[in-house]
Amino acid sequence: SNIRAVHSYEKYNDLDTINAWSANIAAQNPALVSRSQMGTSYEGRPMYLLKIGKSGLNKKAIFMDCGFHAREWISPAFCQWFVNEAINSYGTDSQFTSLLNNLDFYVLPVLNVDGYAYTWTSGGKNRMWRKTRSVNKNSSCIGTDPNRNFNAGWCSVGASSRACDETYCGSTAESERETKALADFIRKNISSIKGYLTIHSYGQMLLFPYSYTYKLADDHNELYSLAEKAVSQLSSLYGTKYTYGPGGKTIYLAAGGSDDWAYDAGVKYSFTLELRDNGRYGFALPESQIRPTCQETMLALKHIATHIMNN
Ligand code: ING
Ligand code: ZN
Repeated sequence: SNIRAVHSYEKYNDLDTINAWSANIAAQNPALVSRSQMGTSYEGRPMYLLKIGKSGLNKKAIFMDCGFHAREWISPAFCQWFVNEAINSYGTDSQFTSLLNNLDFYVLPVLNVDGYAYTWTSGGKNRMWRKTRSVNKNSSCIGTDPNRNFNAGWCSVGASSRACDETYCGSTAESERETKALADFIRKNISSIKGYLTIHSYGQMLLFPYSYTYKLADDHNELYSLAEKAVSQLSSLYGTKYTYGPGGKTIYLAAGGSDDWAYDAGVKYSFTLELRDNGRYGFALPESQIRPTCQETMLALKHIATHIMNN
């Protein structure tokens, strides 16, 4: 169909709708938002990146991505919600105003654009796709797990070297155009980027390094107490219970994740959020839960961002 769906913050939007939305929101808010293309996917789709913040010199930045895994639809919905709330809060909410005056937020609403588009194709049998859509050599199976494709203990644990598996680590670290584009961007902006947040679902967890080893991060104590406070903020709204801690101990050992890579690259405040729910609906979280999920998650995010601003 060439008729584009109407964008809504309380619905899941397809990729064309998200791309039209990001163009629009940048055009409507030039003093606060700009859009660039971070890269191009395997199938040739643009990966659009939004930068949100009041312009200023030598600002710290926080990078947040959504849509690593195609089927985790609540994740891109949260990135869209965040951008909208940032814009609407500027000048009306003192906490957010100060965050945007002092920090830049880079928001990538969908990293795995090919996979996301695939979960929207008709027929419905592709809704639970996770990986990218790249063709693998010597295999008829498609795709690499983008969250096993980073150079952090790459493919050593909790990842598969078989192309047909859901956690296939890829032929090399950063073999995927999408993960390479993200890593290149962070390397290029490493002097300003102090925070890295990657939004997944589901499981209700706030994770930080490491996932590729049981070894504790150098900043473990600070990250742990920050996570504890962020989760307590989140829970204050609807009582949603989150667990938190280093990925390896809290969920499972898994090498090649983007948060571990970003941390070892020098981004001290590096987190993975696993949004709602706890498995009742899983990846098929009803649209009625977009609003409460995004509202509670905003509280955790604002807490983390404020800590980064002040440290
Ligand atoms: N969970 C993450 C996954 O990629 C994770 C958990 C976080 C692994 C950080 C490694 C590093 O498996 C989901 N739901 O994708
Ligand atoms: Zn995921």
